Amino acid sequence: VFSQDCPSKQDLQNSIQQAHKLLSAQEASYLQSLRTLRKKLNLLHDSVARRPAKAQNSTCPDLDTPVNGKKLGKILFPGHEVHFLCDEGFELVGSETRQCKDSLGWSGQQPVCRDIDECLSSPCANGGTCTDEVNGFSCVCAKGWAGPTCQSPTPTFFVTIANTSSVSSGAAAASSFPLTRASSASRCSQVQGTTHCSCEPGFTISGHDSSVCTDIDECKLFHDGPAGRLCLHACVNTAGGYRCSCPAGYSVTPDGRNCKDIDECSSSRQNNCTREQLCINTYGGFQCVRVECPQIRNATYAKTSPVRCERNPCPVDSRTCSQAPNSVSFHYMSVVSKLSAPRVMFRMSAVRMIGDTLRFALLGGRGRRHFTVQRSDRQTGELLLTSPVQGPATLDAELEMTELERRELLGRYITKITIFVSPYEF
Ligand SMILES: [Ca+2]
Ligand SMILES: [Ca+2]
Repeated sequence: VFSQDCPSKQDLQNSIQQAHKLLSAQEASYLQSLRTLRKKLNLLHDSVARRPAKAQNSTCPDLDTPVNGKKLGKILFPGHEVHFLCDEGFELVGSETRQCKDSLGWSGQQPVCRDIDECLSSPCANGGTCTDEVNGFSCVCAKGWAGPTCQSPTPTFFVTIANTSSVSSGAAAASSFPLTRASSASRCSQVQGTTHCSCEPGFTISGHDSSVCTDIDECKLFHDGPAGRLCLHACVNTAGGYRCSCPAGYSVTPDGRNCKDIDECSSSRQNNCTREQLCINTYGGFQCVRVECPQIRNATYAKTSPVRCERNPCPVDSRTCSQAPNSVSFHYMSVVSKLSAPRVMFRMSAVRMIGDTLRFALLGGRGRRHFTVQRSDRQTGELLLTSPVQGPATLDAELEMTELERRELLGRYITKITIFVSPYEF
């Protein structure tokens, strides 16, 4: 036993020799890396020494941005370019691109942005006088002529513009004038030497030419006006009128402005739910849901209504069964998007109290964070929506009511609440 534990002198000498060899190898490798590192440092030192003494002097001078224009490019080192652009209505005179030369000077000429003289093409007709303006021109017309380029004889016209009060009948107007053209000829008549022009309702004399009636875009004109929006959902401009449209799943109300949800569950032709499923009407659609009783070991349930399961009597001494919920109910709700909160969504109460204590708790479910449970009186618990929910969304919550007598469980009652949130606020 002793000879096995203690190595011989020869063995020890061999081991020490091995360690020496290992150390020498490590030493050689270490020196090699040090030499490489020194070489790298020397190279770095040389390259720094070769750099020009003052780096900031090796750029071209900064260039001015032209008035009414833009300068693109900020790097001022040799070889880099700077580009120039002029605002609309201005033209560039000078170099569009300048390059920083090795001599630290710029190529080309500093550009300026000059107002384009729109009058050069003599745009004013019939003896009108042209005045150049930024990004355009204006004409002062000779007597008897009008229009932006003095192209039309001066008219005197009465314009018929649909006023705000007639807007509510706009949908009717659209049907009585089934015009597909966005413009039509105006009706003009000569009265004592002057011309009177008028348009059909929903049209107006266009700015340039009194002989043409242009459709009024009511959707644009009354968008978010003081009287509220023209349409609850979408406005569609039509020639001579407008109409409101609703998303799929909604119908336009008789007033032509609002959207009403279609109840797909009211007739079997409008939904595809099977006989085992319940049809739940939602805002903008419907849902087919299947109510299934819980599967708990040693406990069996019977469906006592389409949305309620009740536990069958428990076998004697089965604790699993007596702890299982006495009833599980299902409650489905449909709400619109961004419903104001806090808001009570559901109330649960004990019809008659047998024990001395009632407890209410939120067990779980998708969207649990949107809810909290509070008690409104001794026998009632409330499911409270704590924050507005942006649809489309489906939220689940499981509300539990427990009844106790001297801390002994008398019964558990669960309600599974499902809330379908519309994609819209209607
Ligand atoms: Ca229109
Ligand atoms: Ca619906």
